[in-house]
Amino acid sequence: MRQARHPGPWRRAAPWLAAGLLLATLALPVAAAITHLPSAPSVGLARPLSRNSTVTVNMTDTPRFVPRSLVGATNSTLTVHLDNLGHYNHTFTVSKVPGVILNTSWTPAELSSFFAKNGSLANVSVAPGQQAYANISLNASVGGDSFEFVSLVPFQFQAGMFGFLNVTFSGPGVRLNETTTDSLQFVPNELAVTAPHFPESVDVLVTNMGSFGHTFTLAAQSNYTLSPTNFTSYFTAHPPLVSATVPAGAGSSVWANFTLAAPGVYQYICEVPGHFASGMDGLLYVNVPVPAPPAPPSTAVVETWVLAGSGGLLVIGVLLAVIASFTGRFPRRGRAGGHGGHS
Ligand SMILES: [Cu+2]
Repeated sequence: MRQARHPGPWRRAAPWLAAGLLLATLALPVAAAITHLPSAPSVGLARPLSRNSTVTVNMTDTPRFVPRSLVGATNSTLTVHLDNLGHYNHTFTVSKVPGVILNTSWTPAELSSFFAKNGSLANVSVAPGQQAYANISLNASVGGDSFEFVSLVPFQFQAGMFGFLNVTFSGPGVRLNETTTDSLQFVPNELAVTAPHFPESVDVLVTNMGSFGHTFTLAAQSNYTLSPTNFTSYFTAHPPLVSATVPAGAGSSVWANFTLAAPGVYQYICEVPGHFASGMDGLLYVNVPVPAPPAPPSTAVVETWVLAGSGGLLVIGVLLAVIASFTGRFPRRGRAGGHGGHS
């Protein structure tokens, strides 16, 4: 009915509607760019380890312990909450022998006789769907040690059901986390220590995220840059502060414990042939600010005033489109319509 009486306004409104939509369309990509401005990349620095005294370990039929790397502190009791998620029995049996990595090619009988001979820090059997607790007392003498734990149910250890309990010193000092990967990287490859005094003892828990074996080898001399071709002869002349062998096998961990005498930047590398050359090195910053990462190439291709102007265009365009659609014409002219006009 309205269209029959006033066919004109909609036709007159069309160009204004189109112009408004066009303006809004032009402004949209700019508005979108605002939401894609780059954010500062994270440096990925290692954080000091926490010292939780309770941890939950799931037992699965894969068979696996999840997680398979545990941390406890000396002069404390670590409570391990065991949750058997599977349909088989599993045991949580912790070796009493520090630093010994059990051989997965052993038979179940050989594994059992190892524990019969050497004893265990904990030995708890958990039925399918059940939960249990293991309390492990860690005295001062086991600081820096690593103890393997296994399931003694035949062939579960051999199939991968093992893990490591790593004991930190609860005394003063700094504890850091580091991991190694099969892509021949230290993750992170920047560690930072703020020492209140020197000498300062530092413990780096190095966990293997991949399957290859590695080393965590730290130069004793600060502000010296190693090269893949000279490091062997360099370390012969200047023994490293620490050279910890990271066992092959995902989830295995080792402590790299050392004492720092002075601030500076210390380089660490993996000594396995070819790994350093492939980029397996990192830097330890001791009481030295970690340099900011190189700024990524800017993706902000528009200036602030362009953003503001585009925002204004967007508002004007949308308003034009809305008003033109609503009134059916824009701007008002005396010869059209008539209602509300004063002529
Ligand atoms: Cu390596």
